[in-house]
Order: sequence, then structure tokens, then C-alpha cells
Amino acid sequence: MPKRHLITCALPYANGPIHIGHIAGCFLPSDIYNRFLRMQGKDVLFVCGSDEHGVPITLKAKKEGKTPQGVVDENHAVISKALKDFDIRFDTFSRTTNQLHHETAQDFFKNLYDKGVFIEEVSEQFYDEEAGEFLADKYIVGTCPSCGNQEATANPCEKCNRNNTPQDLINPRSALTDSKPILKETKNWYLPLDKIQEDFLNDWVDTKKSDWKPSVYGQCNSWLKEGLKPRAMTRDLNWGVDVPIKDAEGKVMYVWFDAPIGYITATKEAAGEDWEKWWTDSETELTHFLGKDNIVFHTIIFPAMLQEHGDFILPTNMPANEFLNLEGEKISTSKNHAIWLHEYLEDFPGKTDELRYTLTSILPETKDADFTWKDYQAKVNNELVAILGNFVNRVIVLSNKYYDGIVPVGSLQLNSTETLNKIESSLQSFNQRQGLENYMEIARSGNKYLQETEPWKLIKYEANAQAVADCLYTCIQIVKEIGEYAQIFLPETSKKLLNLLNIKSFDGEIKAGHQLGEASLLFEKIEDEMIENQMAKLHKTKEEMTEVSDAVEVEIAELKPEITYDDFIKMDLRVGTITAAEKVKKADRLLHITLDIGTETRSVVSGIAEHFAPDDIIGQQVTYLANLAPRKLRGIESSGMILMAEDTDGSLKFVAPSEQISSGSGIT
Ligand code: B3M
Ligand code: ZN
Repeated sequence: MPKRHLITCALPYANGPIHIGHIAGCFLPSDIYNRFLRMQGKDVLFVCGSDEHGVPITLKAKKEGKTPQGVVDENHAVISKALKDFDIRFDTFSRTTNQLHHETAQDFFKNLYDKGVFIEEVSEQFYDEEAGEFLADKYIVGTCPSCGNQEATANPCEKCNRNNTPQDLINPRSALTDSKPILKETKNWYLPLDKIQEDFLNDWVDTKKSDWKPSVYGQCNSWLKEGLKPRAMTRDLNWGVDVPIKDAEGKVMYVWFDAPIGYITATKEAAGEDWEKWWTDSETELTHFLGKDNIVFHTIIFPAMLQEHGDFILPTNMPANEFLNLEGEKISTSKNHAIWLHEYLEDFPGKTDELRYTLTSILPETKDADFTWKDYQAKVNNELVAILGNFVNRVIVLSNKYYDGIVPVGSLQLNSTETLNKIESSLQSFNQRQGLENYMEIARSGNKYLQETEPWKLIKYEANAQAVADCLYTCIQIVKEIGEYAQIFLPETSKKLLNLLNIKSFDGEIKAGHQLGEASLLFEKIEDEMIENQMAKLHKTKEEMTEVSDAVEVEIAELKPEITYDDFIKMDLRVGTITAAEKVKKADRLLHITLDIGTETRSVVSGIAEHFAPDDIIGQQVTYLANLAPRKLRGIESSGMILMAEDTDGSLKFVAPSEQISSGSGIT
């Protein structure tokens, strides 16, 4: 049994706010584990912070005309507020731009350097002479040798996905000055992972096979099988932690070197002088929570660093989660296909437990999972409201009715020890979804017991008085257990239950004679409208993104590349006549049009609602592209496309035959 537990949650990268994918990946699982251990009276420290270095932040700053510090200040504020409002209960939420962190990371680096751990290696890197700076890979733009994309950066080409090194790019340019970079020699410090693998990692990882999740062990093992290579721990960059050795002016640490040291910094912040025992005493159990994209750093690189340092303990476990999708699609920050935590909190005030519940019930523990708003609504309405909330409410209402809210003298008729044990063993083995299932079992069995006992029938006969008292006494104890274990899964609800039961803590039984609090509902139903609004919000951002790209195409008046006659005749262009039109609900730009094309009628959704009133265009003849693949817009099937001409002022005109002709006439 470890004496104490240090829990870390992967540091969110401060280049943007956090979304439900991050929450399901590590924030919620780590918070649940923390609450669980604390409830068991364990000595726990739970730390996190913002990860504020690295190239993406400098790029974002450049793009937005801000300083990197400005970018991370803004994001740190949004992230830390949202996590706090969401009841994620860190002991400290630090940041890697803090002075203390720079010192901690530098001490660490210096320790390895003094021991001669690093290999120094000179290599040729691109250098921008105008800016006087070495260029990180992401700062080098050029033409992709495979697809000709002129704006390709190193790493996967955005158009064709080819994995380009900076040297692969044709005509490389600097993203800083647009000038042509030269190759210049530079020295960097490498962690000899190949050697550390031989000396330590192979054996250490081998001992973890039965403890780590198969996905974590498997990923780690496949890296080891491939054979590790030395990895540079320094970068030629001016944003990060300065490398504290001479010879290294103008260099900073690799962001993945300093970021995990952030866990140590955060511990120092939380525990003060007492920090060392959390990192050096072998009786501390260190558990890292993270998403699957961070596995290699937590199973290989950070343990290698810790091992080489020598003073610190190694992690025991790192139960990484898979990814969460949204409405069947990958969450995408760039496409804004996401539910941002700070926005959820604004749109659903007081409903943190509703989101915690839904996300816990679908945590991507063993495979990717999917969040849908419909599912959220169903889980809240059919489970939180109908099962948990309903049971608690019935118990309080009946107690008030029969006993004026005073706990009757009764004996316990139902024992939930087995269920409680199940919750604990599930949580102990990081099966949190299962743990939540087990938790709901308390309320389910309470409901069932109440339904079967039917105190409302028993109460009619004086002879049943004790049976009614036993029933309500039992149910009140069950409500208490629901409240107690809500501290792990539904923290706001647990606070409400303290009030409902009029108690200060969940310790011990609720004794006969105790006065309960006033009845009030724990959860409200989620109405269809709230869900529709959220769906519309998701669609709207998507449409806006498409509009932006459309708009760019209109502005570029350049001729498009030549096509062949064969290309042209692939298009089935014909005349159509509009026979009906109506506005699409909650979409300002869209009209749903019925089009007669001679052989049949077609349903077309067209983005012209801001230009034409539905009634004015009935009978209008149009040019129609009939063989464009159909798609759904706002749930309405849209086949083909009505072609429009756009004037320089942005107004739209139909492209129509000069005189009325038969619907379906071909255009050639
Ligand atoms: N910042 C998570 C990410 O943004 C990364 C975690 C660091 S944990 C030391 O991918
Ligand atoms: Zn390409």
C-alpha cells in the first residue's frame, strides 16, 4: 500500500481553450480518481498547469499580432477558469512560464548535463539570415515534392499528407520573412534514448505488462521494438526555457523536455517545502492521466529523464484514454467542430454534473467514443432526472408528508455494501465508466425497493406503521449513500444532497429524529430546444467556415486551370423551374426549393434566402447542375445545384434562358 498518491493530469497546451475531448481524455478521469482516493482518506496531491512553450504558440502569436506571452496569458486565464468552474479539483494549476518552473527545468537539465547524459551533436538547420534566427520545422514553407502544394510546411503536407522533412520541400522559404533560408551548422543536446532503452527502458517496461492498460503497454512496446533513437532536447528558438549551459545561448529546451517537469513545479507550488517527499520517496505512487497522443512521452521520454536524473521516483501507471468524437466526426479545432468547455458552462449554467455524468458514461477508456447532444439529453432526462433525481425526491417528499421531515425510527432493510464495493474495485482499476454504472445501481435498487414496498399503500393501515418507518428510514440511508458517492462523480449534486438531508458530512448513518431539509429537485429535464440550439450552433460554425472559403474563391478573379471537353461534358446542366420555395428554419441563408426538371422534381437547398423572398421566385427558370452528388443540409436532402451569378456588389442573379422554355431543356 503506497503511503501517498501523486496524481498528474496532462498539461493543456495554452494555444487555445479546452473542449470536451480534453475533458474526457484526462481532466475528468484524473479528477474522479483524485476524488475517489480522497474519499478513502488517502493522502493525495493532484497537480496540473498550462503548457506554455513550443512553436505552435509562437506561430499563433505571429498570426494574431501578439506576443507569445500574450497568447498564453489569455488562454491560461480561460482554461483555468473553465476547469475551476467545472469543479476539477486540482491542488494547484500552475503554468510553465512561471519563474519557478524555469528554475526547476533548468536544475533538471543541468543535473543531466553535469552527469554527461546528453550527446552533443552538430547538424545543419535552416537559418533565416534576415531575421537572424534558426527556423523551427514549422517555420519553413515550400512546395511539396509530391503534390505541388506551394504552401506546404514540414511534417504532413496539408494537401496530400506526405511526411516532408524541411529538406524535402522545394524552394523553401522562411515563414518569418519570406526570405530564402540557408543551411547553417548548429549544436544541440540529445538524450541518448537508444542507450537508455538498453540500460533501463526495456526491463522497466517489461515489468508493467500486467499493470498498464493494453493500449498503453502496446503503444510503448511498439516504439521499443522499432528501436529508439537519440532525440534533441534543445531547440534553436527564442520561446521556451533557456538552456542553462554555456555554448547554448539562444537555445531553449524542447517543449516536451520542460512540460513534464511542470508536474514537479506544480508539486512545489502545492506542497511548498514538503514537495520532495512526493517525488523522491518510494512510498509515493505516481499516476499520470493523459490522452493517447501523449503516451510515448509518459511511458518513454519522461521516465528516461527521471531515471537518468536519479533522485526521482518513476510513474506507476498512466491510464491513457482514447479519443472522443463529436456527432460522429473527429473533434476539430481548426474546423471549430467542438464543444468548448467555457461555452458549455455559459450555455448551461449550473449544469456541470450533467456534462460530467454524460462524459463519464462514455469515457473512451478502451476505444474511441462519440458524444452526441441527443445522447446527452437522453442521459440527463432518462437517468439523472428519471432515476436518481426521482428517487431522492420521492424519499424527501414522502418523509415530509408522513413524518414532517423527521427521520423515523426504523431498521435497515436493504444493504448496498456489495454495490459500494463494486464501485471501489472499478475505480481502483480505472474502469470509471463501470464505476458510474455501479453508482447508478444504488439509485436503481432504491427505486425498485420503494416501488415494491409501496409505503403509500401501507400507510393506510395503522398496523403497517413500522413497515413504513423501516422503508423510509432505509431510503433515507440510501439517499445518503447517493450523496456520499456523488462526491466522486457528481460533486454539485453531493453538495445539494447535504442540504436536502440537512447534514454537514456523509459520515455515519442519518439517525432517527434528525430533521431533513426542504425538498427541491436535483435535476431538470433538458428540453428539445436546448439541444436544437446546440446542434444549430455546431452547424452554424461549420457553415461559416465554408462561407469563408467560398468568399475567398469569389474574390480571386483569376481564371481557373484549363479543363478538357471531356471534363466539361461530365456536367449535366439543364433548365429547371422553381415550383415551391420556403425558408429553412433557424438558417438565415437557406431556402428549400422544389425544382421541376422535366423528368422529375428535385429538392434543392440553396444559400440565397438573404437575396430572394420565397414567394417572389415561384416560376423562375434557373440553370441547374443536375448530376452533382446530393448532400444533406440541416437534415434536408439537397440534390444538384442552382447556378447563380454574383455581381461585384455581392448581389445574386439567376442565370436563366432569355425566354421561357420547357423545364429540363439541356444546356450545352
Ligand atoms: N501539452 C498535451 C497536448 O497538448 C500536452 C501535454 C503535456 S503533459 C506534460 O497534446
Ligand atoms: Zn503534398
